[in-house]
Amino acid sequence: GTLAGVVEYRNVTFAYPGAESPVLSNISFTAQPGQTIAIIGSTGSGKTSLLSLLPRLYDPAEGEVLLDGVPVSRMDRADITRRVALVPQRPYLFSGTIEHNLRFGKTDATDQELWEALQVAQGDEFVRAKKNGLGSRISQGGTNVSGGQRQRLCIARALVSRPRVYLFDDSFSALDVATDARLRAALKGITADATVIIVAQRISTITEADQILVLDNGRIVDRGTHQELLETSPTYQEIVES
Ligand code: DCP
Ligand code: MG
Repeated sequence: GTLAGVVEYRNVTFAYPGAESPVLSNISFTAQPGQTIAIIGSTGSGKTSLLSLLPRLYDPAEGEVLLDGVPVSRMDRADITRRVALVPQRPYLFSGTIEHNLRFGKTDATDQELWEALQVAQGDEFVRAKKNGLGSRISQGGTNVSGGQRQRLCIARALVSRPRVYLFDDSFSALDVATDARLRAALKGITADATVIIVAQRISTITEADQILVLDNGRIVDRGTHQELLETSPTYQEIVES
């Protein structure tokens, strides 16, 4: 049968509540299970806003966001959360143990599943090095772990929840290039039949994406593979050269 996790944005226009002009205009694209779609664009171009519409942090003014053919506006939030994991640009940890943080979306995960997720997220070593391992305490907001560690724990949390759709908002740019590459290689296996949407800063993070959407001022100005965009998109060329 068909794998669930088809994401479709259909002519989506969105303005923040109270704002006069839209931050996203006429966004249309489809992401299929097994695919990686990358979104790139300058700061303020609307990348985070675009991702936020799938888990319904906001609803668009016009157009529709669909998950497996059903408008998310007609779905239960809990149902969406079960199927879509968003790793936010500013990853958030709760006060409690590392284990609690990792099990957040899937309380029945086994310890082995937690360690596997940590391994993929390149976070197993630092957790293992802690005296209390998975039982180590995280302070409110995760201030007692580094930014990079926080990011890895949030990636691991998403992996533990085994969603159909992964949304990574700039989740790899704080990692050094080698760790980023290792993480994405490990990620490939675990997300092989899932739908992956990645917002990225670094071109090397997304060269293998099935499709790259180039966002400029809330519009998709170009789309294609890395190679296609190198040949056709001045905006993409600018990003590559910057
Ligand atoms: N914006 C807003 N209210 C919010 C969030 C954003 O008015 N709660 C505005 C700020 C920007 C525009 O929306 O003008 C797009 O913001 P995004 O956060 O979507 O932009 P990016 O994610 O592309 O930027 P960055 O690369 O800095 O993360
Ligand atoms: Mg952003």
